[in-house]
Amino acid sequence: MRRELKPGMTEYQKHEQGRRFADMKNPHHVDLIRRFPGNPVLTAADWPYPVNSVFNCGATRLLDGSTLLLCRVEDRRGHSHLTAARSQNGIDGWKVDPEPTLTPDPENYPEELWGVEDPRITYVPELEKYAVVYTAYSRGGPGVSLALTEDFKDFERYGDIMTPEDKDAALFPHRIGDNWAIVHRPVGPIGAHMWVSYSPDLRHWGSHRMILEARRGAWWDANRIGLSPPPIETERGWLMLYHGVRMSPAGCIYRLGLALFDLKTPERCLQRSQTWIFGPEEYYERFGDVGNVVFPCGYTLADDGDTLNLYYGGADSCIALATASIKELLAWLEENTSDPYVVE
Ligand code: BMA
Repeated sequence: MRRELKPGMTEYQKHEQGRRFADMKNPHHVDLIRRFPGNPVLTAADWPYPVNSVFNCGATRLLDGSTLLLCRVEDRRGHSHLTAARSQNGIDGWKVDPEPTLTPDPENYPEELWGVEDPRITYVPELEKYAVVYTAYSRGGPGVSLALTEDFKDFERYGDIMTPEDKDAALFPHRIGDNWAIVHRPVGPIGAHMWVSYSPDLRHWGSHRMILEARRGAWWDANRIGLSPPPIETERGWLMLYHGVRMSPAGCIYRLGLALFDLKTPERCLQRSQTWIFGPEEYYERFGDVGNVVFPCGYTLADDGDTLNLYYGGADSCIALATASIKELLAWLEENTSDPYVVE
């Protein structure tokens, strides 16, 4: 199969694309997550002001059906801010805000000294607002911050809600019982695993529970795992795509796996995939500022109520799109689950 070469591709990228097709295409796995052929959908070249890179973005559909991506934008100091890009169909015709949409405010929020990163957006019907949960980065390391917004212009900041080192967090769209719930990934002496915490008011968080533990040794998700896009509510439970980090002498590889959690007790893991379902293969995933990374922070749900549009960072350098069917993911997980609590 011959692929179209896009204008603006460097000779190196063309070479790599050809090489991948010739040597590296691995046909032995089901394609549960299907890449959009026109990837990447957004790069630094699409930005109305000078930036280094544009990658890990939160995503949501606005009331008029259009798609909003809140993109992590890294400047040439190495600091990140968030900027909104909007499109009618979620594929092309992106209109990028002329200026940064959510900038770090270290005077009032010192935890944002070195920038704000990796937003996850959840629409919260009870509040009629979008909750943006993002990483605030400063001397203490990354922490989790929350802001609410109705329009992605004005933000009501709650500041740091989880102290460093913590990241990869997203709010559930409604209360579980009486309390709000959040998934996050604190790092401590026992490792980098996924946790859930609860709050009566979005400010005070407690009842912390580990929900998924990184596996060990040679596993694809050994050592570090974290939530990728926000939890997806299905009839069978909260479906979560999570990233696993495989460390190797050549660096890390970021891949995605699946886990399903009980609807009423999200700390109960029901199923966990043994293998990863999506990993870096294309040139824009293999090569960039941080190669071998696929990192979705957002999804939107299509009108059919089943198709997920996943927006992911490729190699910390661009934004790409892939689609998946919730039904197919659940059916595959049912067939390919392993004991969620066995990590050896
Ligand atoms: C993670 C996060 C992501 C980044 C990834 C790969 O720890 O910081 O923002 O995409 O590393 O560099």
